Amino acid sequence: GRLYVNRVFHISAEKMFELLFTDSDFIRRFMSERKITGMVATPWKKDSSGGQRRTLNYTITISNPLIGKFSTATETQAMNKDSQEGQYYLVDAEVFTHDVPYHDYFYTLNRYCIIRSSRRRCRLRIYTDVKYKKQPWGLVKSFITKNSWSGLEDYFRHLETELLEEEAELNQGSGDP
Ligand code: YK8
Repeated sequence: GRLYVNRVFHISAEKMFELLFTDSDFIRRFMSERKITGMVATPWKKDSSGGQRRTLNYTITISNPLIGKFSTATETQAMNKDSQEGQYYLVDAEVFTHDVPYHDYFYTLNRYCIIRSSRRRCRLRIYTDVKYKKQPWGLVKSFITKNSWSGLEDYFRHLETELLEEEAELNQGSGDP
């Protein structure tokens, strides 16, 4: 896998969790910029492992003539039971894109880690991996891998940029750099 984001933000861990994993204005704006539409999310709910879980359904816009224009997607987010409010959050998100070619071969695992570093600071790490449910033919596999990495890199680079903007807005005039 790859580590796409690894940086300290001048945003508390709680606030970072709220921005990324609740129905925040921030994530709504970001989704609309990414042309991700029709978002439906279940509330966070306790699961059998002692953690919490929620499921998101949405439509992504791809606009790649080889792949298609749109795809529906399902994302299951599982918050690890060791997560501690305000201190440490670990969320594993599995994303299945249902309408792209070879969709039954692969999915994406995004691991988000938010660690408190001080009252108003946290470190965000986002690790992603392309997982195979069955082994495709070599050429197909490299096609899937190449397209997935470039899409993921673009997405997370944009997310990081938007988070830096949000950080600047949140801290504007706080007198606490
Ligand atoms: C989530 C991973 C692969 C997929 C896409 C499929 C290519 C298929 C290649 C061959 C279009 C928001 C991606 C990037 C779409 C976007 C997904 C997002 C960014 C077989 C034709 C959607 C995070 C996420 C996870 C996986 C991404 C897809 O929050 O290349």
